[in-house]
Amino acid sequence: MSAPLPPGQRDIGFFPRFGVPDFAAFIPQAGEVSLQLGGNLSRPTTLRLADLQKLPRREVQADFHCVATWSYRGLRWEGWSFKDFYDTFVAPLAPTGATEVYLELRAQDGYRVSLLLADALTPEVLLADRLNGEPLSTEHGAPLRLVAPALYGYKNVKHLSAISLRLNYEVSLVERNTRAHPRGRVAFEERGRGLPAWLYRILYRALFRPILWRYQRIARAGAKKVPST
Ligand SMILES: Nc1nc2c(c(=O)[nH]1)N[C@H]1C(S)=C(S)[C@@H](COP(=O)(O)O)O[C@H]1N2
Ligand SMILES: [Mo]
Repeated sequence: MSAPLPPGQRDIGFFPRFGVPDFAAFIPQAGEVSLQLGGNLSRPTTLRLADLQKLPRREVQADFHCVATWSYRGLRWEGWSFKDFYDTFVAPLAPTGATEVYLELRAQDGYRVSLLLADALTPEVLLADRLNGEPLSTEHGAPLRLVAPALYGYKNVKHLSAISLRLNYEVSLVERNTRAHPRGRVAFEERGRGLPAWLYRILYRALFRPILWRYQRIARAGAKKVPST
């Protein structure tokens, strides 16, 4: 028997391509991994697939929870442990002694959010390139996406292109517009900033279908230019 879902979530039985409709029109083509590291580091650097391949591969089985109250159970992700990646490529360039460190993640479609470094270093967080035994599809984030099952979907950035280390939380335009929570932990219902969790729950439950329809309509209209964020 599977464990109960986190508060306010329900199993919809399918795994939609989903997200912030502003970004739906742009579906990046799966291609070579190119990951820029920057922000508060001693020097910026760009990693490729060959760099990631130096790390051991990991598999994580997890449920996926979107803030819009839908969940999909039992995904099997494969890739590299985010902690291994961080310890190998980022920590040597990072300042020591900082306490509230955030990582700003950017994607090829212009999407951009931050998460608390400590939340990214837990054992189940991956940089994933495979899902359910197959290469990750463009719909679900190829060539590389973050998988952080304890955080809402909006922190699980698809088509990851850059990671910047920040010594303070800097709210991006996407996060401001969506009232994203700085941490976004599912277990604590950190759905958004300012309003109580129960209110976000009601609003998002009502908005899930309309957001999905809008997202799919924009996606069908096809790729335009990447929104600037
Ligand atoms: N690049 C990018 N990543 C993104 C988004 C997006 O619009 N663009 N949407 C986020 C949101 S809100 C959710 S719920 C998940 C959905 O992932 P899926 O499309 O694989 O279901 O992607 C997240 N990562
Ligand atoms: Mo989401």
